[in-house]
Amino acid sequence: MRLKFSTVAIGALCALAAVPALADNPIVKGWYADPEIRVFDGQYWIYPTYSDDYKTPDRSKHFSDAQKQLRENKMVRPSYGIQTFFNAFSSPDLVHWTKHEHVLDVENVSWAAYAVWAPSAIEKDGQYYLFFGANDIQKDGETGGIGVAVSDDPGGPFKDAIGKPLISAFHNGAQPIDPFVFRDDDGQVYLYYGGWQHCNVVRLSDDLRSVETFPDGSTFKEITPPGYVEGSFVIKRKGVYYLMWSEGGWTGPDYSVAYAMGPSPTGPFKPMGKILTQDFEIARGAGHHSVVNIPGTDDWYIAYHRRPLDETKGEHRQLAIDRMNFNADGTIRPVKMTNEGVKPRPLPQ
Ligand code: FUB
Repeated sequence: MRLKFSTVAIGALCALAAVPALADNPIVKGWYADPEIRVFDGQYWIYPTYSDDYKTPDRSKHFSDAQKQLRENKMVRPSYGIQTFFNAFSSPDLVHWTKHEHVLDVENVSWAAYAVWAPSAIEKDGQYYLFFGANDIQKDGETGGIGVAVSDDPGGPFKDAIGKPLISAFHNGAQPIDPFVFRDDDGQVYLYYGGWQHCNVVRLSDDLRSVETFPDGSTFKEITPPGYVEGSFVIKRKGVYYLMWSEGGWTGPDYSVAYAMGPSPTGPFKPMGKILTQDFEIARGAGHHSVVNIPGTDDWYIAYHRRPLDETKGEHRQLAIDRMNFNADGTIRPVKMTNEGVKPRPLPQ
């Protein structure tokens, strides 16, 4: 009874004092992972992996014969079989989120059948492109890899842009998963990607539908930093490129985020250590993040997934947002995970 009274009293006091609501971590209900945060059309958008386990209704009527065949081949984890779509979330202020269901679904990607993972979104000429991994291929010759889908709305529906995977084979040992698209100041778009402890970067063509060679004639440049496992991400700040990535196993407690700094999109990158690790009082398995800069400011936020302290299932991951701060020398301060989340941050108009 005392607790109930306190909660009501605190709520009333906050309302009287006009204290803004905090985001609360996790920021949305449900099991999601690998959030990519972007700003499109004056709103924040988050595109995550759907990360539930075995409770999704049977969707077999949606699968073509080819997709059914692919699903019979093998799934490393049974839960990958229900990862057949992405939901997205939009927000005006990082606090209030609206769910957009099935922004991409394998109904619109004929070669994708399961393990649809880790989307990365970018806008070009009024169209929105969603890069994603599908089918968790284990060796060359299997159908799957990194695809690209397109929509005229950030809320989808996204449809396969090229009718086949953009990257469908292993190069430099990198499993074709976990894409991240980065536009440099000169307009060139790079695709960073790779699982199985190898990270590659490629140049994308102007229409974002194919890969091009670098001036030195190479196509798949390996830039794997020490400790790298998967989930690469890049930001540029004050002329410095920050390559970020996840380390450890994604199903375990010590999943984490590390980074390196370099002078160009392809490096060389100097490893600078970890910035996000488990917190025994907040959550475990924190990783596969993304970062957003508030336009016109030097304020940065990190979106990431983490596992509640009382959960052990690999798939049970939740989305969180916290502040990411820099030191005067440009290095990144360790991120403090919170349960409270961040204050409302409307975008500058
Ligand atoms: O969500 C599926 C996989 O888990 C991602 O591709 C990995 O990076 C890990 O976060």
